Amino acid sequence: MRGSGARAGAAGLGCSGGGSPAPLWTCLLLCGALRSLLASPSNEVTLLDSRTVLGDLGWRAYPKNGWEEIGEVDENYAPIHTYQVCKVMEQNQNNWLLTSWISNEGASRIFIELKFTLRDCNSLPGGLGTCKETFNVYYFESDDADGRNVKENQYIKIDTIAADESFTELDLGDRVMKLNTEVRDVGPLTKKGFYLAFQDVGACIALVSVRVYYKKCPSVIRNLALFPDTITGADSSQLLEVSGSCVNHSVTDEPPKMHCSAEGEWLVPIGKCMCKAGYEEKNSTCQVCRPGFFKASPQSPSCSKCPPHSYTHEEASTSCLCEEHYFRRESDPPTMACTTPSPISIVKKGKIAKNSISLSWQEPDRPNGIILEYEIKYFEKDQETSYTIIKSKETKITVDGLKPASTYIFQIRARTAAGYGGFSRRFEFETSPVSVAASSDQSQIPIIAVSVTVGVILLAVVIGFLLSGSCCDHGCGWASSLRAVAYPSLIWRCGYSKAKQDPEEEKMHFHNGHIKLPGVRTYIDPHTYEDPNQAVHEFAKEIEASCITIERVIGAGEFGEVCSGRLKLPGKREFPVAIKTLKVGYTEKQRRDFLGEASIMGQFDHPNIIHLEGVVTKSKPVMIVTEYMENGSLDTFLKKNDGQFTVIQLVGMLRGIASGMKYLSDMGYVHRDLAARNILINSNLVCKVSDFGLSRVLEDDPEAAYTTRGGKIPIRWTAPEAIAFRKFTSASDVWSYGIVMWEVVSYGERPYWEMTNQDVIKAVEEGYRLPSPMDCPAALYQLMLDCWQKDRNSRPKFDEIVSMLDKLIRNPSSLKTLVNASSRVSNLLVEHSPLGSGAYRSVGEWLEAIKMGRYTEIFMENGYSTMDAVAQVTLESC
Ligand code: ACK
Repeated sequence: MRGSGARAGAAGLGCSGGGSPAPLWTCLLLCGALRSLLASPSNEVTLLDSRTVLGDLGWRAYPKNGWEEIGEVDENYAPIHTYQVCKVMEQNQNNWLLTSWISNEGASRIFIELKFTLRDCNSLPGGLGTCKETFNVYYFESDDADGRNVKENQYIKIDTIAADESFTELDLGDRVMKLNTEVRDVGPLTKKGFYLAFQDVGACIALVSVRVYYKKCPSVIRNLALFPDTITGADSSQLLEVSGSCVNHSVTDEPPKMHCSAEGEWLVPIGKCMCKAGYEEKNSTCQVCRPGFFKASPQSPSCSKCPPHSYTHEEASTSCLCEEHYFRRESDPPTMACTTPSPISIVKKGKIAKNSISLSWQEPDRPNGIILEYEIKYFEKDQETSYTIIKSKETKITVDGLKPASTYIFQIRARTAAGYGGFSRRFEFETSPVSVAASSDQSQIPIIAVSVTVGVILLAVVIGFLLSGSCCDHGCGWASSLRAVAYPSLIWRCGYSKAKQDPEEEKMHFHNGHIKLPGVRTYIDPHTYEDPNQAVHEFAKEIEASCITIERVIGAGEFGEVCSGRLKLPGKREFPVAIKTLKVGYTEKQRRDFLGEASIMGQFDHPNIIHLEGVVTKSKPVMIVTEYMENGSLDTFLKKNDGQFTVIQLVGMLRGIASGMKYLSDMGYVHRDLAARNILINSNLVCKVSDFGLSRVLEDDPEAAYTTRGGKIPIRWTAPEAIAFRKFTSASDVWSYGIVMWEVVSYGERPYWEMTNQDVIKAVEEGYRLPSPMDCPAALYQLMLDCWQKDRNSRPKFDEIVSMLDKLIRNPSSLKTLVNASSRVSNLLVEHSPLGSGAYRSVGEWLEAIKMGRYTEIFMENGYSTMDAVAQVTLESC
């Protein structure tokens, strides 16, 4: 079926004709710039490209004098296939060109890209009567290559194709060819393959190339999860949920998922993998920590050098061992240096009795940190194998239960946040002999002895009674503690003993009236620390200022400038960061408040919460260093990109914010100032909750206004109960989240526009709510209204919001129903129960009723003088 065209040389002029006007222009076409084959995008998989088939294409054309193949070569003498037909002078043309069978390789939607030239009928002398300027494209599905002989009427029409550009004799003269490119898609396909057919009904046409392809979301590693090549769905709006698998040496908390769009783009990543302990992320893989480095948990970002005075000779270490004579408490984090505080040098004896010795000592000169407690180790001289350890928070203690006239050895050591120091040298003290104790009170000894004996007997009787009758009724622990009172010496002579520990001296953290149990992660209010410096160093890493390069100022914070820059920690790659600085001349309170944010942020570890890298407190300026978010704050970003995102992208942003808020509420943290201005967004459109100042709501936020009760509150974002009686809870954060939803869907519009704060408070109290933003999916608006329920217990919880948004993302067609444009009022609040306008006789009366009487004149001036006219205020009319 090779055509009659001759081979074209590099100059491209060696073509000859076949009795029709076609060959010359076909030749011009092929020898020109059109041979530059475009590489297909990586998300397209080509099933057939007629330009790259070297041998016979195997296509069939009939009748005989219809389509003919022109065998051409490109400038490299590679053959190219093109088909032409030009029976413009003859009546009743019906010329078919059938491709060979094309496997669809499992795709259910395929795309057909046609490149062709078409001659302008007007430019053909005498051809006007019969000449056409279109041709038809068909397909026929078949599981194998045997289905070719089907009848024409079994082919299904894809489309009639017309040229955007046809050419004339003049163009031929100029050798300018006008190539048309048309793409059509077909689906859903249900069989293994198909044929294409091109029907000419009397046009002058050259089909230069046919490319058939399908789209896929190409395999990608995102958040350390591998997402495989995924063929897009059959429906042009379908999103396929795809699960990712964690790369080697990584683990996950929340299984990673992404969504493959019909266009072959990956959207809305959810969940992530993290390199497991002993491995760190490098170039989307998990690399082993080298000897000398460790990573304690999947949550730690990267391998860290062993802290001072510790080491590891192994790869993949999860902690480092302390060097000899250096210590770290078992409960200390592995990031802590092993230390040996400067030992206590002076221990003095105080009152000495026959059974007790009082001791006092001085705090070490240079303790490396705040001393949390002291350990006092003692034993009878020459009996070191049996010793006792007691603890004290003070620098004095009375050790009792000793033998009279005996020499005891005492050693004391201090514990700081860095661990235990070494014991002091040994101090020797002797208890008094029995005779010394019997002094002026001798006369009372018999009385005391009798009382004690009677007391002990009585106690023993009571205990015996309780133990025999109801040990387990009261709990054995209780009974055994009674036993300990009766026989105190039992608890003191068993080597290491913690019995003297004063439970009051142990620091306990309470959260909402409950003791913070180990393993349950809850937020600890830095205010519970007497020393705010201790809090900041417990939760934030100290960074040396020399590791930070400040590049430029990006904004102003309450305490000083906000800059962007780079952080280069020893042994790690440099990466971009944001740096908040504390301005010079700060007061102690300002420093405390400024670092308070780091103490809070440092407790969080979640992909939708801004990540704290560390703080600089040992040099000036004092700084807080966080991850860098390329797109800055969400409200500004949305205003700048008004209307630029798909609904799914907006829902993806909202899902991220809800997920971050779920984490905060699970931790027991109430944000109080959730608003789009306090969300940061990075270059992947991942949103992260930020702004965790201690007094932020009162001081920092320019939106915050004083309420009648004196508190300063961002009125438009705050739930009524929080405004009225400061009831800030996760449920009031949910209200604010609803406002953030509204801000996001309306691309950064100001909630309640230019209404005054007082009007907003009144209107919300009366039951009015923000109207749906323009083009808002009904499901999202309903969720906003749910967040704005007056009864805070009826509002959804953050975990429910996350699940609901996930459902919408999985099923994007549920987002297609928009809030009815005619029922959507713009720039007017909406009363939800009962519907506002019907009950009022005039616009003025209605506005008065909703406490907006002052706007009556504006309504009148704009022609909204009747309730009917107000009811007509629709999207379109605005
Ligand atoms: O809207 P923006 O560019 O984003 O302007 C403000 C400014 O600093 C004052 O807060 C920007 N900003 C704050 N934190 C970060 C961060 N972690 N990454 C990038 N920009 C930030 C914020």
